[in-house]
Amino acid sequence: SDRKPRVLATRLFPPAVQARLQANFDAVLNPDDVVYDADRLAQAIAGCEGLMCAAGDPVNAAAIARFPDSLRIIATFSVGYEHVDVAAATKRGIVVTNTPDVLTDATADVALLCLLGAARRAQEGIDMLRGRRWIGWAPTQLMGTHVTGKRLGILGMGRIGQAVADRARAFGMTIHYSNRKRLSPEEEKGAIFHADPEAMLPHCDFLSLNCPLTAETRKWLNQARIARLPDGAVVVNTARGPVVDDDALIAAVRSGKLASVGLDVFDGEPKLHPGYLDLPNAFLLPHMGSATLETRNAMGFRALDNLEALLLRGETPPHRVA
Ligand code: 8YV
Repeated sequence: SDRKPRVLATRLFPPAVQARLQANFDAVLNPDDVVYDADRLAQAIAGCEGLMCAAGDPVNAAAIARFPDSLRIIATFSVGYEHVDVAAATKRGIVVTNTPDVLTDATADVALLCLLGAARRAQEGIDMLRGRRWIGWAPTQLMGTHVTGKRLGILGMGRIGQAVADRARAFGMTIHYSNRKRLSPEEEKGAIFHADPEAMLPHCDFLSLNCPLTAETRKWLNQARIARLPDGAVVVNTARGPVVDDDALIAAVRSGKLASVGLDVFDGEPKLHPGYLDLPNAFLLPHMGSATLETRNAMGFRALDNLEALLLRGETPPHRVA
């Protein structure tokens, strides 16, 4: 038949993505582009065969229980999929896909932006300038933390962690990492492996979090682990906010234990712990890791590749989650 499969898109995507979505599917759009809660999601998804969603959408077990029997695929417009209960979906025969690879470079760039922004006190400089409080250069003004020659520890050495390492090497940093499994020597490129992530912490002048959010990594960076970092260390998070304990991280910056933090992600975003905003030296961004037109288009096309494979051609989607 000519009937196009119906797909619910929970967000408005870039124009080229939106055009392909609407050309190939009977697309149910989110009229006001407000993040769906569980009730609105359950209503909107009636009669759909596919769901195109984003990180932050509540695709949990309770929501999946209310999905119609027609639903065959959840294609998230993200590499992270902690917001999707994959076990609950699988039990209902629903395939879950994500968008790996295409956001690796953009996200690693923002990790370096956060690292450098935090190390070099960019926020204080911007605030001084825009607040019209810059009264002139001075030899000791806004002296930050030197990057060249320092050690960067990376927690989670997947695609993004490795891309962060590549960039940090170009800045003259020495790379340490911890990962569930050790990389091959070709992938390691001289990075020093720590089987125990806690054992890596004393070696981290800088610590970059690049792990997925799982039961194991939730609140991983707590007070006890921060205490193992060298004094004056800098913490960078472009992974997921809940990987850190906000109270502990804020207290550590306040006390001077940490020189600064560079954060692109927050527990409970778009709300964030107000303590962060009171830290003048914290470099904070509103979850912009993948926010380039090229990457957002590629993420959308990848999500559509998955939806089209299953719903238009009856094939296995190319990017099923593990
Ligand atoms: C997304 C992300 O922009 O891919 C991820 O896991 O966090 C970002 O790239 C965002 O979460 C929308 O899904």
